[in-house]
Amino acid sequence: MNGIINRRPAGKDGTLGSDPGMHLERVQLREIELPLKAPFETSFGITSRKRVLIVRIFDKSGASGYGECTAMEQPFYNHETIDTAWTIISKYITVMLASKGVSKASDVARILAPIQGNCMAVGAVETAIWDLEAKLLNKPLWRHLGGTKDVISCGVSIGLQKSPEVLLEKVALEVESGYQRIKIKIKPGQDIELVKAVRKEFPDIALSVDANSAYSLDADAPLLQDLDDYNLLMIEQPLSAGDLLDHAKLQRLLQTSICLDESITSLRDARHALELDACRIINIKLGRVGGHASARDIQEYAELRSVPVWCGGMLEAGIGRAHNIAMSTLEGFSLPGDVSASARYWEKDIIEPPVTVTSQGSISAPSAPGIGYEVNEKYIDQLTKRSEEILFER
Ligand code: OSB
Ligand code: MG
Repeated sequence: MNGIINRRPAGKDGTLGSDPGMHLERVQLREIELPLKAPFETSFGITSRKRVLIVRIFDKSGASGYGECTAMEQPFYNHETIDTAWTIISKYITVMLASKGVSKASDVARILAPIQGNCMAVGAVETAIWDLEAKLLNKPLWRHLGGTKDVISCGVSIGLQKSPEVLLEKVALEVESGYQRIKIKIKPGQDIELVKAVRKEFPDIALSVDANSAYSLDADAPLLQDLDDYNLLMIEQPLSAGDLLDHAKLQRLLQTSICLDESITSLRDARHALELDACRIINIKLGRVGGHASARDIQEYAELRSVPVWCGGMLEAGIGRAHNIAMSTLEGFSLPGDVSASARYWEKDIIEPPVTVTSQGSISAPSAPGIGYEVNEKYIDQLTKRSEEILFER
């Protein structure tokens, strides 16, 4: 992975020290559209093509960092959309960063804290600034974040399928590829039968289910209790995002661990969830929690409480995927994430090389500076549907 063009020259002694002396100059927003190889169906809808908002932030030295907004096109996973994120970034985030001045990536989350919600908009920018800072320091982002693992464990998330037979074929393919954990999507009417079918065929795999908030405690507790018979690693987000109390009641009724995804948007949410015993595992997504600093805080807190965390996915293109890899190298990420090969999603990814997974179901953290993958600017230009450039002027 040579040819990182935006590298800053080293100082007199040949090093950059730990203060990169960052001076933000401008932000470039671009929306691209990428067709998924296969539609991805969850309890909240079907995604066939991904509209992706890419953030590129330039330093006055000419260096730049990349972030990817993980908001979906529609407000069904959470309240954000790619369009709301665009507005929040261009009208508010850029103005706030310009007026406060950013000298360190670790300050960005605090500067943007007055923004309520909209974590995916914040996260897109915050992660770009971390990439920029790591590049200015000439360091791989994962090391800059304090990551300790140079190899991460990978699982896959398999969407709802036309039939149990098709699902079994998909599971077989991913198990053969070496993935260390298989997660299947469930929703009311497509749950127990699917789990039963997969377990019958694959009695020993690490298996979990993800409901994306499709159930309610009142109506579905008995059904969710029946899942205890299938030795699942976890049941991910069975109830609504705001239902911490009901998740706590449900966890008391289950042997299987609940893992929260949509419910956790901050360290505060994580603390509330663990103090309430609403879950025993946490899925961390960079966008949902507002970026690297918040993700790092949450994994650290969970680790102190001996609660395992793992890196979730939002069908990311390469930039988001590279940030997920960096985050997954942090110590607390002890379970396989939904961080899988680019080729599962895209004919051609926007980074080079694409993310590949070994036959042991692992990814090696890259050694190049920043996110550690080359961004294919030419390809992004070809895919761009709209763009906007904003100067950081004080
Ligand atoms: O709940 O984890 C989820 C995809 C889109 C939105 C929400 C989720 C997912 C996935 C896919 O499960 C994870 C991935 O492969 O990127
Ligand atoms: Mg999920």
